[in-house]
Amino acid sequence: MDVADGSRAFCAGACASTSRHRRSASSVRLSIVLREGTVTENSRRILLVQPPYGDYTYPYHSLSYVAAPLKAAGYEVDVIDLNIVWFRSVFTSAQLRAWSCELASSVDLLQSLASLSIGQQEEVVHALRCIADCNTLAPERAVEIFCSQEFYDFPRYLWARGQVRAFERLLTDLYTPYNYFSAFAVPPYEPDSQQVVSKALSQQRLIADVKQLLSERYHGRQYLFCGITVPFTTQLVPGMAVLNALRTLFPKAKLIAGGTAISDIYKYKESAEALAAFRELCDFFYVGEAETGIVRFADWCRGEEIALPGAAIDLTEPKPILERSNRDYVSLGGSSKGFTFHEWDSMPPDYTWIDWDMYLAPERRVNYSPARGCFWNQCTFCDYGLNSDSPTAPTRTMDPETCASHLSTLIASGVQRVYLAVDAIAPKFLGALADQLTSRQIHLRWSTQFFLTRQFTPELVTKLAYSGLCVASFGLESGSTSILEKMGKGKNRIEQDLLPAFHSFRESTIGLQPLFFYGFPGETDHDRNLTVELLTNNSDIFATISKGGSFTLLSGSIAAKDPQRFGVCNARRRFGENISGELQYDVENQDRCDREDSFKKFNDCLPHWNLWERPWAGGIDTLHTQLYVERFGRGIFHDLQQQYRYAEEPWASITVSSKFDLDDVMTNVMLHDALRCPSSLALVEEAGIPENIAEAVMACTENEEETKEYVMNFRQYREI
Ligand code: B12
Ligand code: SF4
Repeated sequence: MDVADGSRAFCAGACASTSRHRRSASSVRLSIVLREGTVTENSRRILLVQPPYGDYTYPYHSLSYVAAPLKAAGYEVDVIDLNIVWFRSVFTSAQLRAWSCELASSVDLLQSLASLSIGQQEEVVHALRCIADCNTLAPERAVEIFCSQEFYDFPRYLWARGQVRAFERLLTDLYTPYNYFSAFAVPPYEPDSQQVVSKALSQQRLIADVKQLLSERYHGRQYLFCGITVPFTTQLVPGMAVLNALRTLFPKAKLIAGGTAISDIYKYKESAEALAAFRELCDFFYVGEAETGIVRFADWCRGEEIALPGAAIDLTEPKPILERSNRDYVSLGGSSKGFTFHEWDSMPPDYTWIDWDMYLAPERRVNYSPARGCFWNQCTFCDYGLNSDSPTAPTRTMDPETCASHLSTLIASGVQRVYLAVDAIAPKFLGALADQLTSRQIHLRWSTQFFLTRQFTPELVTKLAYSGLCVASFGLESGSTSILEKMGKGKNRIEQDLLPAFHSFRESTIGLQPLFFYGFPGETDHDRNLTVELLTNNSDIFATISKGGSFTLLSGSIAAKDPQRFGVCNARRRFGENISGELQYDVENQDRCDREDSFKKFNDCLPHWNLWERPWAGGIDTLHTQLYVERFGRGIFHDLQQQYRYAEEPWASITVSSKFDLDDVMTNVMLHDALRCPSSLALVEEAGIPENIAEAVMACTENEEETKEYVMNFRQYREI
């Protein structure tokens, strides 16, 4: 296909609503210049990929918003949720058997030696533990439970959940050095760009899997560009590994990465130099909302003589985005004039790519974003999402009628649950949307995240419940009025806003989920006790109560920009870090407590359970939580916790023959571990283990006379 053919097809495919793009395309049609490396065939085709590792209970939505304008401009877009496709391809008995064989060969090889060094003993134990897991797990049965009505039988649910947790531990062992087991639990933190790239390149097993999965589906296609979305920092390493696979599979395609974690890297970078490391894997970062420039980027990739959109950062020569104006954000219709125009009526987010049977849930839910930015935009700790110089992005809200039309189309396609994915959503909009849903008889079960204000009257809450709202999280932040004021949440917030709003919700069936943290500068133990008191006194309206997190000073927050106001001094980037926004700091006249267990004694007073985490039932904002509350009411997790609190985490076992004394090997490995860890060293000494232990564990010699059979038991995982 030559260039002229390509551009003809492009114009024919463009829909009426995108006359803007069509005009720009036809006016430059004759002057298309092919730059070096530009794809000449199938040049209207684009591949968008959601990389591992994220929620496998329902799809993430950012690519729906990226794909819609591209499709409307006539591009052919393949969208794949590689997160779920990859997870389901490895969470299978066939894959476990293959790993088991591979590991067994490595054990055989080690067993053929006459003596084992401590490193080799560790390898043996590690391999045996993984084989035990592989032989014990029953993935197909777990998937069956999640995807059927058995989901609501809690003991079965717990068992199936345990299968995935044990599998995540196994993945962590086999796909080092990425921690799949705590991917949802850790705070979003990657300190250094070179480290991200090195870790990504060491994910050779993942890269091989991705290459296979993508070539099975897209072999022979040529893409103009391939884009990945990276919403969360924990997805950076696997995301970059996916880019490496894409580069090999589609060498001519431009590679671009977008999403909130990418925008964060740009926002927090120490200097343009910090981005240089990513060049090895990626051509462009897209900083901000796709609707403002992604079609222009595609046109540019096709060779049109136009400038790159400002949001596309060319990693070969990164130029600063000097000033951001409202034009860098998309209009949602409604009252948001002055933003980049987008035709929402005819270009709703595109969910047609979703393969519903893949997800681990008995019902379908999508994220949908009817508001961007935050109407409050004043919290002093906040440095949120796609913001520039204020706590969050500028506030915009979609027209409730358009929103209701989109939702009714979703329902018609068989999706009955929606999570309104927003920073904070104005009560007035919520009321108008609820009216629309009710008057149009749109039977939706929905959930969202609030900024609670006194506008949440009993009337509004009743209306929301009637329109299908089941659960909602909200930023409680603290139970201390004075700390809330310092946080910029408003004066007398507890008395004037929170308690009246709690009262309104008490009359309804809606389950609230408070989000809060400890350690804001100036906070005392007294303040923390107030938080605990507020939570326990109102636990009847909370679907779940999680552990409180710890305050982080983010460089774009008001607290970091005006530190004196908060008694904060000496705020600084940690040594050697170049892409993280988290700052170290001191507080005047106060000892800072920021160790992980600093706030344990307060969390211990709360009815939390370490099982109530994302993406599981009991986790904040999860689909599984919504489904349990819908079915059993908002008190369900309190009841389940009472009943199942002491459930044991599972064990796996393996029977193995060996000429080595495997009991000794096991002990050696445990002691060696202890010797490397200063805190357990004391325990080793206390146990009266001889001083020359280090030498004793270094090698283990085979027993020439006999081969014995050993039954070895391994705990599959332990929740943290
Ligand atoms: C909704 C939301 C959630 C939901 C839904 C998540 C889910 N798994 O389904 C819930 C509440 C569950 C959640 C949980 C968490 N969240 Co959250 N969440 C958000 C929130 C409020 C809105 C995101 C959204 O819907 N935006 C609307 C969509 C359409 O925009 P978008 O995704 O940004 O995509 C646009 C652009 O980024 C761009 N784009 C995106 N991809 C691509 C790709 C290409 C190729 C291009 C060109 C452009 C492009 O174009 C898109 C369209 O405009 C954001 C804050 C924010 N305003 O961004 C935080 C945010 C994404 N969350 C964040 C965090 C930290 C978390 C948690 C880790 C919190 C925790 N400690 O537990 C967990 C992680 C959960 C997980 N692993 O799944 C951070 C991520 C920061 C980071 N660097 O990691 C954010 C940015 C908030 C913050 N602190 O700044 N979250
Ligand atoms: S913390 Fe929440 S309510 Fe406060 S400014 Fe940020 S997004 Fe808005």
